[in-house]
Amino acid sequence: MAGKQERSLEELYRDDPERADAVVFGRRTDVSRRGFLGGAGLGAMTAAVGGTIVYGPSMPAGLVPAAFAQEAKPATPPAAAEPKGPQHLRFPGKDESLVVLGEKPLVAETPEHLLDDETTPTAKFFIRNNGQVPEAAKDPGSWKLSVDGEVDSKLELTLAELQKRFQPKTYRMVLECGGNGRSFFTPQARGNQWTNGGAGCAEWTGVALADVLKAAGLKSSAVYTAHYGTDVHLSGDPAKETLSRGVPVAKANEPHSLIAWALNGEPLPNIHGGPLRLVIPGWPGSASHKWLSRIWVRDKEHDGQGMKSFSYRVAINPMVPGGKGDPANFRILESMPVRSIISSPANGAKLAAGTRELRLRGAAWAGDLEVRRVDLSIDYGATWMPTELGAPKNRYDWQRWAAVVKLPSDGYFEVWSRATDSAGKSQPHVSGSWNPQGYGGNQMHRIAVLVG
Ligand SMILES: Nc1nc2c(c(=O)[nH]1)N[C@H]1C(S)=C(S)[C@@H](COP(=O)(O)O)O[C@H]1N2
Ligand SMILES: [Mo]
Repeated sequence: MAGKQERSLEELYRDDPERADAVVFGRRTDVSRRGFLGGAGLGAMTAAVGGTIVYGPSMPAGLVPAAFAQEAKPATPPAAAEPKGPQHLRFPGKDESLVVLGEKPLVAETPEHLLDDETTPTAKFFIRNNGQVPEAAKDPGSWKLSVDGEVDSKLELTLAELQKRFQPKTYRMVLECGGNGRSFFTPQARGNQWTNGGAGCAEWTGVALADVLKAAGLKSSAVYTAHYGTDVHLSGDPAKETLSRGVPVAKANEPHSLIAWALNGEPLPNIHGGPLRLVIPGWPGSASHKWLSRIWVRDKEHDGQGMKSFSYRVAINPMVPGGKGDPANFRILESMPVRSIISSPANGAKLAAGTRELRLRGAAWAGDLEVRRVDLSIDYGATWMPTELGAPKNRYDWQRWAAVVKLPSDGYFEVWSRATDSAGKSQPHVSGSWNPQGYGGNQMHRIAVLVG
């Protein structure tokens, strides 16, 4: 009987966490849901997770255990005949553990436990496209980039000229999709349902965008950049823009904003925008234009595809979650919010009975800011302990952290990680500041660990 119940509840959590939640905790309208888990609910939950919930009394009622909560959901639900669960990527040169969030356009994320390297290998680097992926360039050296608009002299440079004329730089920097963490919003926000895997930290080589803008000579009227690439709209209609975002001239002129041709010391792969792309670190990945062919310097804020209404914008004053939103209350998302991940062990790790020390590793980053600290909790946030936090290699690098956590007994644990940025802002327990397209979702990362 117990065995049967255990399996059915586990299945229910996998297939329909909300309904499972209602089974364990009662109806959503039930006032007894406020407070903490106890009694029959705790018993059912214990059976479902497969071990005593050691800090059960601290577990907030209504919390879907980490053991079931986080599975990347594909954008289109699988057909009935297909197996359930995440769909894994099959793509030349890419790790098969990447999870496909969408096929048209191709979007794939890196589960947190694959972000366990100091430098994210190209094989594990997430993929985000808005349109069709162009054919790989036959002769990368002759790739052309033009710089025009509010400049003294329009430039037209080949990649070979760019490499010869300007001083190359290499930095390890995080590239993060603006929608990273979107899946944590309730109610669900529109777009790819990223967990924390719409990010990676790699070595980028290129020239400073600032050097190229300086060579063109920015006029005093220069306000904003506008980026264009060669990828075609999904519909195939050449009149439609796939994506065209930009940044204020001050951001473009930062020394770490690069026009890059190499990723981890190799020519930039086509899927990542090769032969030439922008890397605008700390800001939504959409500013880091792939297959870069033109930079138009404008005398006002750019208004291309992805710059308007709710795209890459967040609410200025909080709005009603799930509401329509008033575009006048929205501002462009610039620096990305602070985030931490636990990269080892993986969610759902099973450890031998008697294990009393748990080694953990992870990473944290904070858009334009640095990470000041990363703390861990194994009692649902009742108490916190510090981790050992490494220094960034250069600005915009992520910071790796490590910790050894003592476990009081066998049983089911959740480890929660919370980073705090250099301005003192920490990750929230639950993603707030809901917005229609789900930007800024940076709630604490948590993993389930079962001992014994
Ligand atoms: N030309 C072009 N550049 C683009 C995109 C795109 O669709 N087309 N997507 C942007 C978005 S939304 C992100 S998050 C990053 C993803 O880069 P990656 O695929 O190399 O990980 O590329 C950005 N640059
Ligand atoms: Mo993105």
